[in-house]
Amino acid sequence: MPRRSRKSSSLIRLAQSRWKELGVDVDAALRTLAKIPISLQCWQGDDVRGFEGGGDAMGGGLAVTGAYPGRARTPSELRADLEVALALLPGKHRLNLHAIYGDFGDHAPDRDAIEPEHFSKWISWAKRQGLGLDFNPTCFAHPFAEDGFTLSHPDARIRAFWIEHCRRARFIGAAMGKALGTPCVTNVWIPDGFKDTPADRATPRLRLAKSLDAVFDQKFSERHNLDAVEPKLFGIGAESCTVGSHEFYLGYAITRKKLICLDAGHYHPTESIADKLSAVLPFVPGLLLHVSRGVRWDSDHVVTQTDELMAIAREVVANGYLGKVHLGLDYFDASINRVAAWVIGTRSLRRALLWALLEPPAIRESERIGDTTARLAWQEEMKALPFAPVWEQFCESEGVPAGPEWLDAVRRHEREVLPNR
Ligand code: RNT
Ligand code: ZN
Repeated sequence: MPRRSRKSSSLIRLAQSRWKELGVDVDAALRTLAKIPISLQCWQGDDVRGFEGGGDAMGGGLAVTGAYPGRARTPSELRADLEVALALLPGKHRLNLHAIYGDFGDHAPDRDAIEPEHFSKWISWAKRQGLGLDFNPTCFAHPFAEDGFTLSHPDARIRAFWIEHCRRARFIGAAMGKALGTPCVTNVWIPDGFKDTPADRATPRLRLAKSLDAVFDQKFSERHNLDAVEPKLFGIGAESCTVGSHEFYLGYAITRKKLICLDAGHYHPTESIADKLSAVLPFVPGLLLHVSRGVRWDSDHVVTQTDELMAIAREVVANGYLGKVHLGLDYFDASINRVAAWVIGTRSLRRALLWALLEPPAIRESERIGDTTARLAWQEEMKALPFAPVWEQFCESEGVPAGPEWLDAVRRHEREVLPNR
């Protein structure tokens, strides 16, 4: 990594004094930034295939496009790839695992028989890496999900299968949280929905509520496991009605005191999840964010520094929600280097958080005194403030590359490791 030149340290000093003039304490911002955990989605590393050893049909209304070489085929390969990414990321991280990513060896159990032991390697690896773990039952890519219904399925036996899977996922989540000393957020997302106009939207929703109550029947300490439920608008092949819609899960989360997961790709394209944080948080114990980027639809593009991302980070920080909002990434792109995809998205979210932490107090103050002209002026002026030197200072203090030279490490891995796959 190139050492900081004299020129760049004087740039940092200049930038610091500019922020200081505006009433911003850069060092305090960087201290906070270093402690905000971002949960990386394991499924970016292998195109959401998992390690059960079956075919590659993902289903569930999700779609991965691209055929970049070198996807991880085993848990060890995935861990090796994650280590490359983590070494290039400043700040604190977690890893978000799906239930299909266990160390199953040659004989994966069916989903209703997964155990904490299938994740013990992940737990000891996470401990070594200093990572917390988050978890998800996998209610797709399975013969019992082929007709598009799981927890709301009309067949009681199929519902029972998925209930058992989700119960075990929570049990595993709690084991992870206990072992690592940080609560695991276990997030339930199901694909259930109708391709065409349903005649009965009500009964599946009642069945889903009942199934979820059975899933959440067992109590775990909040120090070990936190439950989240994730709504959605539509999926491929489920365009007409999603059983677990936003209104459904909002009601469920409020009445059952669960976290609600807001995925940035799960709403009408002009709707922003940034606006939902303060609307929902007074009524639920916490939020999980699936930070994603939908391009025209829920396309799960790599997160970049868009207005939407900036607005999400800003709402989390400006409202003091850092303890209540769990930040997770949710995208999967198989058309570019997968390790780079993790690094780009995570660094972008971290940068958006830094921008939010650097917000000059004049913006809020203008609003407080009713000066909306000044508020708008400040919101725009802020965009020209010297950000890069502060980001570079942060990366250097965290011992990771400050600029695009991180790509060199990814390319080395691509040359030395990926061709053997
Ligand atoms: C699907 C949801 C869900 C998944 C992951 C793989 O639309 O966003 O969170 O992306 O569980
Ligand atoms: Zn999601």
